[in-house]
Amino acid sequence: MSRISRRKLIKAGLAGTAGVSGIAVAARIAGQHGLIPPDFGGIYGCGHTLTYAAQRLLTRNSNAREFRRSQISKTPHPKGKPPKGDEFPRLRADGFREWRLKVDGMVNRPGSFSMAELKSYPTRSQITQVICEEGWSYIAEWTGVPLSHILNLAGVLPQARYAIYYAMDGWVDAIDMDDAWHAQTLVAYGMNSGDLPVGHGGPLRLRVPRQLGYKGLKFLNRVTLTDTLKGVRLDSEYSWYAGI
Ligand SMILES: Nc1nc2c(c(=O)[nH]1)N[C@H]1C(S)=C(S)[C@@H](COP(=O)(O)O)O[C@H]1N2
Ligand SMILES: [Mo]
Repeated sequence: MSRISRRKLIKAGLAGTAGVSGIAVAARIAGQHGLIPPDFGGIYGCGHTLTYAAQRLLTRNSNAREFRRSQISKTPHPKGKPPKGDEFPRLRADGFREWRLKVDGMVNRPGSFSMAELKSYPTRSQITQVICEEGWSYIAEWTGVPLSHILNLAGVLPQARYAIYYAMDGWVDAIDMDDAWHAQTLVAYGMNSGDLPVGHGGPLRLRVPRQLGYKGLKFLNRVTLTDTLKGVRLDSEYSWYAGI
């Protein structure tokens, strides 16, 4: 229990169940400590906020489970199709040489990275599980460069609170800076010791193994740092925070 005192936490927790004025108190305290998810007040409301707050207080630095090589799934599900339109097949035909990952928003050095550049950075491999909210899952080995490395290269400004990420098929999602800096959050270009197949989001995918499958954006092509998610249309109809 770092900067927020146990008493404040208890107060916030009690207030959360104590009715409307209590919720306002809880919301104010939680807001000051970065404990309110941006979809607070939506259909997930207070329960969702308490889940997020509890996770952020108790498991801020925890890791998603990693597995042994023998546990890798023999037949992982590739869900969905490659992005529509002419651009993706054109980039693919060229072996994604023209492909770039853009990084912009609240950074000192906005720019973009080619696949060759990304592959030249320090790599991390991890065997983690993709868990879909629909009830299926698979385990695979993911290889890539930690998002934190890219963030350091870009120079994130201190006021940034979220990393919004965009995909070639139009999906958009976002994570907070705890997950953005987390060592297991990976800009992945490899899967099970080959290139990341297009069926699983190749050439590039964000792996966020501390959250459900839908937070792991396939066909990643842009990351934007921001201090608010107001006005950003996020894709998933599920809750914004999907910690597991
Ligand atoms: N760009 C993009 N990313 C996406 C999706 C998508 O439709 N488009 N589906 C999400 C969902 S709901 C899940 S469960 C996982 C599935 O990953 P898989 O295709 O490797 O099984 O990708 C996630 N990332
Ligand atoms: Mo999913």
